[in-house]
Amino acid sequence: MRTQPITGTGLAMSMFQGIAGHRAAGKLAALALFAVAGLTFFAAPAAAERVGAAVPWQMNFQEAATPVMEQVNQFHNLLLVIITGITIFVLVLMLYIAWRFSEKRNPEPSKTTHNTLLEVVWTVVPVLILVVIAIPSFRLMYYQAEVANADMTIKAIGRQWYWTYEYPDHGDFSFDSFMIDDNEIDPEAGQLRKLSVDEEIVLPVGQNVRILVTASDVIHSFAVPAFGIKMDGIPGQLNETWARIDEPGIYYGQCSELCGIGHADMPIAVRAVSEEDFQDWIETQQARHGVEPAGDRQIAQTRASE
Ligand SMILES: [Cu+2]
Repeated sequence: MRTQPITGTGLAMSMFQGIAGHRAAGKLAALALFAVAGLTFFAAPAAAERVGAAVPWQMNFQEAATPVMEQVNQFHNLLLVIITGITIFVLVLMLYIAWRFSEKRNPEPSKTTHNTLLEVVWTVVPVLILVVIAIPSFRLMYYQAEVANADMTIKAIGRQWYWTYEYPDHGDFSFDSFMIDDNEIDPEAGQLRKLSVDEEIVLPVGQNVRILVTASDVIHSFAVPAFGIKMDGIPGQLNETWARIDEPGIYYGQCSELCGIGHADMPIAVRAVSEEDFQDWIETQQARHGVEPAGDRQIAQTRASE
């Protein structure tokens, strides 16, 4: 990508896409559409499958694949408006002060030291701004933390330097997931360097999946940007988060807590599939791991949890 002369345009387009995040009307929206089309063109892999990974010249977050990430995006856009407003206000104020009260224009400086109204305003207004930020921030935090009506559970265990995944609701089978080495990456098959793994997590779309995260040696972090998830895996502690994936596709993440020399070599790959495909995959895995099929056991577990 980087060697193509068109990348400059790519940057400009990404910028327009950034502006589009705030639902700017009219012209900008048209530009944004153009930009999105452009970005998609640059990033388009051979397969039609949705890929949750970073793309060259990306300016924003990855496209949201879960309701949590959608809300993260909305909160991010709100913050961007607020900080842009504050920055412009302060900049204008500073420029005005530098111009209006320079030695030349204001040779006799005022001796005023207090102004009650002004002091009340510059205390109250920032407090109000913080309240405006805090309310959606807490709402989002609780939304991320609370696993309401989980349909199924998986457990991710960080290890130096790979992940182990367990499927406790489906016969409690587990498998290890290792990064595919650089020299074994097959770009034709859509594999991505430093992101693709030998054993992907497979999850059904449209279901609330509780994700338990822990570690067996040092602290790791289970992070998938398109899901809005970044959860520390701490030895001896069980953290939980959740995801409901909107669309089938492959979504990538990486360990996001510096965990040793192989920190960059323990990516996360989640393949989201339809309900039927998920059941097929579960059966294959159960046969492979010699687990009794999801019959009475699963029903019993489901009942116990209700
Ligand atoms: Cu790690």
